[in-house]
Amino acid sequence: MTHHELHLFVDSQYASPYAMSAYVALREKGLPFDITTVDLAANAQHEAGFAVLSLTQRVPTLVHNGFSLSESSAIAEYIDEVFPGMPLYPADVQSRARARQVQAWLRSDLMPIRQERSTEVIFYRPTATPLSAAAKTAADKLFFIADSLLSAHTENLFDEWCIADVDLTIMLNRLLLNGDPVPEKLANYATRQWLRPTVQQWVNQQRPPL
Ligand SMILES: N[C@@H](CCC(=O)N[C@@H](CS)C(=O)NCC(=O)O)C(=O)O
Repeated sequence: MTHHELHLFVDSQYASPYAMSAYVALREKGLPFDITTVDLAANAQHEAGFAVLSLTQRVPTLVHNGFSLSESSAIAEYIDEVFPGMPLYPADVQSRARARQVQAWLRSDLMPIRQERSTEVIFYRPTATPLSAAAKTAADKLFFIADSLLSAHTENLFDEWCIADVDLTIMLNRLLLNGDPVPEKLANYATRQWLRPTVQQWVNQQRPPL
């Protein structure tokens, strides 16, 4: 640990969508923090040094003044409750519940998209392999839900930006940035969201070759 009170552990390829979400949450708060990369390909998440810090031995893991926490949405909620500044979740209680629903859903469903369009297609290089029937079905479900969620707004999920916008955008960009078809409204939403400065800071990280 170093001089800062906040330390974020992310994957060494800067390709984890969950690490990205936690990173953007910290950047949005304008908080100084140190980053340590964990080489998942070498199973470094199971080495003693990290295992004592991370209950689940996964990235992202945040350490704040000796308290360590994994699970990206728990990290975002913790940061939002502890630190002032840019809100990460909507103020309205139902919108906040909906944002948490979106985060939980994106982390537990749409597995064919997550498998066939890993975030390597975003951060390294696209793939020419066509989507399977199961992935197309999952994409249609994603489009239907995203379109419903964005019916009132097209810029953000809710009145103001929130961290669930990052998670939804990553999921849409698995398809969009790979060149797979995405409805125009959702493509425009994801393209605009991707330009957010804190998102671009993650996108522009130096990455080791695959
Ligand atoms: N639901 C977790 C998912 C975290 C996760 O799957 N992390 C992956 C990298 S994308 C990981 O650490 N994998 C290594 C392992 O599970 O051993 C979150 O939102 O933080």
